[in-house]
Amino acid sequence: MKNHLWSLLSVLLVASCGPQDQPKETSTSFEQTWWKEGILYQIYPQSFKDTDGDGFGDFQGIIEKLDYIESLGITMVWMNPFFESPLVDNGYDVADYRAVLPRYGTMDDFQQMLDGFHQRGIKFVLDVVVNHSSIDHEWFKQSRSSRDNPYRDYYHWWPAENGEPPYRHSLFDPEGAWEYDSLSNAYYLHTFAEEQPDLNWENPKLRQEVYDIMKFWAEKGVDGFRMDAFQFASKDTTWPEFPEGHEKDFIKWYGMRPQLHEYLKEMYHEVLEKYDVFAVAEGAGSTFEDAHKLVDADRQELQMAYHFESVDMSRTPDGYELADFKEVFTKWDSAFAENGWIAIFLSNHDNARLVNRFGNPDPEFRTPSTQMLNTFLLSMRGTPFTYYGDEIGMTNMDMPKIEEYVDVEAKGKYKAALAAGEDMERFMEILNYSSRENGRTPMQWDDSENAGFTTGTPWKRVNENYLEINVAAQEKDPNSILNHFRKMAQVRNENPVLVYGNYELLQKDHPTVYAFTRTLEEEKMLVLLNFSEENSSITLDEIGDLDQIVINNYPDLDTSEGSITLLPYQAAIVKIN
Ligand code: TEU
Repeated sequence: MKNHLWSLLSVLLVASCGPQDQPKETSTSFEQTWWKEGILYQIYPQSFKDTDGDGFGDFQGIIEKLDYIESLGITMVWMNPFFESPLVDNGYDVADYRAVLPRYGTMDDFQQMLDGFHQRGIKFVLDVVVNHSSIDHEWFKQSRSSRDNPYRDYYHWWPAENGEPPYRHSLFDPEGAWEYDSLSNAYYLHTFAEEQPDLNWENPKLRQEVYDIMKFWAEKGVDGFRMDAFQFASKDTTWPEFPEGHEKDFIKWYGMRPQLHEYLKEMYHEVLEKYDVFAVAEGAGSTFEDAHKLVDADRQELQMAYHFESVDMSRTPDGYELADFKEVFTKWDSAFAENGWIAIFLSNHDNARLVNRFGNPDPEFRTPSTQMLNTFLLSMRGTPFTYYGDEIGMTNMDMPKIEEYVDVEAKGKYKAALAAGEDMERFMEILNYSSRENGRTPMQWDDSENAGFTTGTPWKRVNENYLEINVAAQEKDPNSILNHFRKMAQVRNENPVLVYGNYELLQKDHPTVYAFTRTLEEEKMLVLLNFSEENSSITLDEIGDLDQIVINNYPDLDTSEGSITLLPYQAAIVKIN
């Protein structure tokens, strides 16, 4: 590396929009806490590691991989739901919030896994799915049994004698969100699948039940909660008619009602402030103001939220514009530069794979482009959420036929498209690219049968590229995506400037390079990311002397001729003096 050779280089900082126009603050105004400083690793337990040969991941599998997880340098784990469930929506339909699904193991296994994380200094975040339950939950069984059952008001009911309820859109059911139930001659509401009835948060008894469930898990030692679909918990239960086409602005009409904040404050005082735990909301409303109301410290509601603007950017094979990518991340950073805290993510169990959506999955570029995206994730302000498999560059899977899909959302979308007379060839092309099943395939551990995930038949086909993309192969290669991820995690863990430092976008209009600095007191780091498969040059000036290269996914960084030339998908972080 030419670390110091090029410290004389004068680099041109071209002013751009956003926070760099404002006076610079060099010290952090944020209260420092572990959940801001952490790196979160998301585990989809069904697909991580199976030990009993049923083709379905389990707690013992995760226990077997604890050392691997620790070796990544991550400090927090969020695990998707593992509660008792009929698995209509892979566990997001909970039948008993205090019981674990036997396929994952026993409560003792859970505790052993949790202790294993804690012994390694890793915090554990529980997925709390309480916008809705499963129809198999005892509350719903009681509730639907008769109109005067004490659990009736745990859900939203519309008596059939009042006629058809006003139309409500369902995210998963093309027939809408009201389902007729003959047992009590009434309709119940389900924002998601028909088997996921919405809980009635206006009922104080229901709210207390939820807080008790959260305490139950906090007592077991979980360190945080991820509140699933929580912005929809509060609804307008005067049930007005909504205008035609309203569902396009889904959050505005279906979520973030003012009462949501009352519920969250109550939850904060009942649960969060009594334990050293934090809560992160899935979703951040539809404006910055909404998001601030959820997470600003003085509000005493939640500690973190995540927005969908980044993942919403690239939902078709047509891709996305780097300019939009920069704009989204810059504006969210700038909106939270003073108060509040957000999570940063580019993929999860509801999305296709990171490298297919934002990088380049071609064998030639898969490694550098995934490394580049991981460098980005771990160098932004906000808590990075990284998704299992992205640390080795797992890719989408080719699933051109609808028969292969098991996901309730994919099936619902297909039905809706068919009914609307859409071009089904194009529909399948988009589904194949963007379906969340792409992100749910078994973890690729090695080149043995089924990628070492199971000795049985996996619940979901293993991606055939496991022979090339797997943990074992990457362990051996110092330049692999995996080893780069580890280095990058270490860089973040050792440099508070990457956690708390001010973010400043450089050369906003550069077509292929995303460059920014992070500054905290005397420390300054320059992050350089080439989003293209071509070499890209960038000229920076008045930024200071480039000092030491902190991380680089290529052996060198070309700083000759007064500019920096980045190789395809090159990602480097450089200290500035
Ligand atoms: O997702 C909530 C949500 O808003 C979904 O519409 C999500 O954006 C969509 O699935 C994207 O493809 C949460 C969970 O993350 C998801 O896995 C569940 O299916 C859903 O809630 C219902 O619990």
